[in-house]
Amino acid sequence: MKTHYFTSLIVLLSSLGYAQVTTQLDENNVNARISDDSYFFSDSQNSVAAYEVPAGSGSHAIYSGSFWFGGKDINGQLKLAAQEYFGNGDDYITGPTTRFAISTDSAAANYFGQSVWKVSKAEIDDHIANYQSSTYTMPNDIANWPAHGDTSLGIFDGMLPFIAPFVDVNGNGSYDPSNGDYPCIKGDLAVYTIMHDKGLHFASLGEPVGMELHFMFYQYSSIPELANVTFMDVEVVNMGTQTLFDTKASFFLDTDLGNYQDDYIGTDTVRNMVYAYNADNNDETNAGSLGYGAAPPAIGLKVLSHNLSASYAYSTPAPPPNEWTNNSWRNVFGNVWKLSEWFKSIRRTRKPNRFQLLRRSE
Ligand SMILES: [Ca+2]
Ligand SMILES: [Ca+2]
Ligand SMILES: [Ca+2]
Ligand SMILES: [Ca+2]
Repeated sequence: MKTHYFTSLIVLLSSLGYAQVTTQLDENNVNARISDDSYFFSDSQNSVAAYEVPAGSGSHAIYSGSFWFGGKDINGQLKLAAQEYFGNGDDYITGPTTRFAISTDSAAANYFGQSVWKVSKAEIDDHIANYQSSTYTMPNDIANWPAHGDTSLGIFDGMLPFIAPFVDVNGNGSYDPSNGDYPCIKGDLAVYTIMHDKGLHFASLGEPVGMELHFMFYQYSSIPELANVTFMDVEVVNMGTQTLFDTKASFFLDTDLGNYQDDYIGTDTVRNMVYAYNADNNDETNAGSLGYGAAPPAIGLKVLSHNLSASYAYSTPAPPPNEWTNNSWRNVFGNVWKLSEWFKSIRRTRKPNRFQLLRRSE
């Protein structure tokens, strides 16, 4: 009876709400929280910054970040995913989807039984050397690496046949780690997670793009010059039925350099980078945020794959969600100021401290 009751309780909980899964990417001098719901670098459910650098210092440089993507269908209908903060509504759904799905496909989303994978280069080296040993225990995240979606529904309706990258050692086109295959990660430690936007968009109130997102976050400890760097790769797959035009990708980032109330931001067009820095030379502890003290650091967000075409800064109050549903979202993406009451209010703001990157699709 106890077992039955417990099972029922699990079902009840899972039907009520989604449980965020997080892990720490902590290979080098940065201790960054990665979540499976696209609120990155944040302890979002407790409204606390979680991009700690130096690791163990208690000081943080980022409050939260999230990937944005938009485009139009052939009729000019806007498709958009652009969420900002946990608690203000989600645009993304954790896990993969199917091409067939017009809304969230729970079976696909739960297909792998987990939503975050964390694999180190040391684990892979050990796997390569010892996978044939009788004493070897394969790490779960190598054994369950999400290499292949469920293709039983077929290539036009089902999940993607290839999702997370892997090294196909035996060349049979299939991920079989017991025969020596292994995840193809970057860095010395990588975190992988999957999400999609086929569902109601409670943040932007936008129409779903129909995309599946494959994120790999990674760090190096073996390269001293990269000791303070976290990388993010994102693969965007159109899992909808329509061709998207005029697509744009962006990254919303709320930097908080220790004390978040004395930060400035800037854009370095030569370095293809936006950055945040302290307004004065003393980052004092404030409002529960441990300051960096004298000679505080700066932090940059650099686009490596494309040219940065625009950056845009705004401060509290954030634009209300319905601002994104008309064409004004495009002005935000395109660094064109909006002519709204919200815009008038932010012009009076002294220290805009959130920014987003923008790149054009190619
Ligand atoms: Ca294979
Ligand atoms: Ca901030
Ligand atoms: Ca500061
Ligand atoms: Ca200060």
